[in-house]
Amino acid sequence: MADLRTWLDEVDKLDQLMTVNDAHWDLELSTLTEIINERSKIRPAIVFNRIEGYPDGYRVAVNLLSSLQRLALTMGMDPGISEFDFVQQWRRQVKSIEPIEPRKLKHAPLFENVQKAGDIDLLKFPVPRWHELDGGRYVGTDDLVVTRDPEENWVNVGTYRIMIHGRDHLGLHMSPGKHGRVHRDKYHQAGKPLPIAVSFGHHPINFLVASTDVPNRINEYAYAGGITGKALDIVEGPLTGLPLPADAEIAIEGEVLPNDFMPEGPFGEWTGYYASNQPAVPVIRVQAVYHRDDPILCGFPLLKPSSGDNLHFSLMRSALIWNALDEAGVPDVRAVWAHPSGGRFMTVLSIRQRYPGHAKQAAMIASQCRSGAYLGRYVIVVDDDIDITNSEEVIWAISSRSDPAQSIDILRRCWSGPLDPRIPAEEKGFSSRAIIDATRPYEWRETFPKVSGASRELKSEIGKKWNGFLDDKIR
Ligand SMILES: Cc1cc2nc3c(=O)[nH]c(=O)nc-3n(C[C@H](O)[C@H](O)[C@H](O)COP(=O)(O)O)c2cc1C
Ligand SMILES: [Mn+2]
Repeated sequence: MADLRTWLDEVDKLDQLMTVNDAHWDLELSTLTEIINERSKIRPAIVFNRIEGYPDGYRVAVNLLSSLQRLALTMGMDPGISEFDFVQQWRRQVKSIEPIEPRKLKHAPLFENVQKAGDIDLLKFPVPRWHELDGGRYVGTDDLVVTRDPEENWVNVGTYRIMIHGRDHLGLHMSPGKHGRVHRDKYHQAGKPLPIAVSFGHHPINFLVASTDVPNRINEYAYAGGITGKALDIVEGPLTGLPLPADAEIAIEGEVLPNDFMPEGPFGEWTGYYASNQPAVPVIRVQAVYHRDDPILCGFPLLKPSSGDNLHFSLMRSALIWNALDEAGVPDVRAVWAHPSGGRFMTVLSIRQRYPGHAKQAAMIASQCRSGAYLGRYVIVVDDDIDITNSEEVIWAISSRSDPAQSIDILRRCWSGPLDPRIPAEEKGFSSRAIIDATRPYEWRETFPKVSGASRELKSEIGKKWNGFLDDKIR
């Protein structure tokens, strides 16, 4: 079974698990996560225990997918894989995922504890306030919102943020077009309440699929099974019949009534800003709460992108942009990197230049393909001697190989959205793009001044002799 607790044990074996006792739910555990990410290269998975005011064993787990090794482990790949190989493997795999239907279990530890109408209290769990200007405590950040299409009958699992209004009612934020939102609209247009189930703690493969693009009408649990090659185990909620992960730690069932709205937010968004306005959003009326003994609440606080907690999105999206370049027939793309600190705003790619205009072609397509266009801003194209996952090298390439007057092109009125902090309210929807061509100019690339730093080959050769010594000396 894909189980969160087993997953945490495996992460511990990789030496990437940190346990922190005695932090407060109010800003302290999220701020500590940010500090740990700034100081640690690994960015460990963190489990907070003994949270102030809560019983020992009531835990919050964050940062679960913020390292390549843990992402690979979660997806059933070798945790020792390199960034480059991960992107290559996902490029191949994503083209041919065959969903595997989940297996339905009758019993699950989730039902060890049950709260029914009258004694429901979501604040029984150590729900954090994540950012200083947030409008409340968000129980749903790494959550699975499960709904069924009333006409077509398929089940969707999406991550949408959920704020606590009170013990038994929650605010649910679903943007137009999202699958859960479409389901809600269909129920409400028919004048009926939307039945809903939500899991708040589970194996991270669930979050991975619930928070990324999965094709229409495909159940995310089945898609997750297709990624790992193994069916997920689910149990049905007793009230709604909606499927929840069998390893769920905390879950609810309830309904969203038509015309039942309350003001929600603000919530620090993935851009690192509070950019969208805060309309009233629908309310979940909670009818039952289930949890395991000593439950673990999962969190994905959307720290500033520069904290690197969003690494898995970058790695996966890099593969999708690369595939789009391939499908458009752009040859010799050597690497694509949707830079984590850029949120969605920056894409870097390297090519082996083959013909005049090759660099511009690659950059334009990266800037406009499905996975690169939405909320894009900068596309930087470099030669393939640059390691594009290393920001220092990218900056060196831009600084030394581009000429602003010739190397930068601006595209106007491209696909943006309300979350772009730099677009004034009245212009939201459109944004411009800069293409920065930081390759050596094609016509004189052979006579361009030679690089003086040690070549990759030379470094690897010298490294072979000295690595033992250096590993010992360099901390
Ligand atoms: C932490 C986190 C919070 C999110 N919150 C929301 C949200 O409040 N509303 C929303 O529409 N999408 C939100 N998303 C994005 C959706 O999860 C994402 O678009 C997903 O693909 C939606 O699934 P769907 O295609 O099945 O609708 C969030 C993503 C993450 C990682
Ligand atoms: Mn979906």
